[in-house]
Amino acid sequence: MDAKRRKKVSKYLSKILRHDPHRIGLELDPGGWVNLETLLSTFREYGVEMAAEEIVDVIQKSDKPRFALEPIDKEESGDPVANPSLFRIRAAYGHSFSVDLERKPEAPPSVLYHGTAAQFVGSIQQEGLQSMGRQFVHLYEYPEGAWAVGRRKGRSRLFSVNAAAMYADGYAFYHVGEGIWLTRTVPPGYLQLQSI
Ligand code: HQG
Repeated sequence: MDAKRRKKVSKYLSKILRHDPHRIGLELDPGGWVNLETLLSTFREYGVEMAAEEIVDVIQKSDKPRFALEPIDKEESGDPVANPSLFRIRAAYGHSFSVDLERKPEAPPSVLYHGTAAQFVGSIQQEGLQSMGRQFVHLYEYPEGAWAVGRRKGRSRLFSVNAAAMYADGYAFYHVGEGIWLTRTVPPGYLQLQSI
């Protein structure tokens, strides 16, 4: 599968699993999971051509842990391409609807980063980071990762987040993996705009 197709598959999966399963009549469970075979057959019914191999390829080659694909019976392992009905899939982060990610809060690294676009800086300094259209604010352990997120929407600006102080003050943090952390909100007092 070429990079263009991989991006297309990834974006479509994100759209459905993070934002709009009902667009194709798909029901997710409270954790945001759906059986892989159900997902594929629903796609087929709606005329969306997507193969299990393509989903596996997207997950294996992704730069971010966008999706979780796992056996429904934890004791079983196997091949999701050969046996899609034995696997379930969900978006690992980025949801706009309420979903129970079934993650326990964890102590974050002392500093996290949030990348945004220049036009949002003033409002963020006043109101803090809000989750806006998503369930959580998304934070990164590495400034480079956060910087790239900001670049999606304009000229990138970077905030550091005093996560150690927030944690000490009782805010919950959830680790998605590979340096990505979620929290509900970051009040302005914990934010510092980084100079470029
Ligand atoms: C901004 C993608 C004004 C915030 C990304 C962001 C990430 C405020 C935008 C993940 C604000 C929301 C999430 C305030 C926050 N006033 N603007 N008070 N508080 N904002 O897309 O963090 O690559 O919902 O800075 O890469 O950009 O697709 O959040 O610019 O990891 O896997 O409001 O989604 O993941 O935008 O992105 P978003 P995000 P993927």
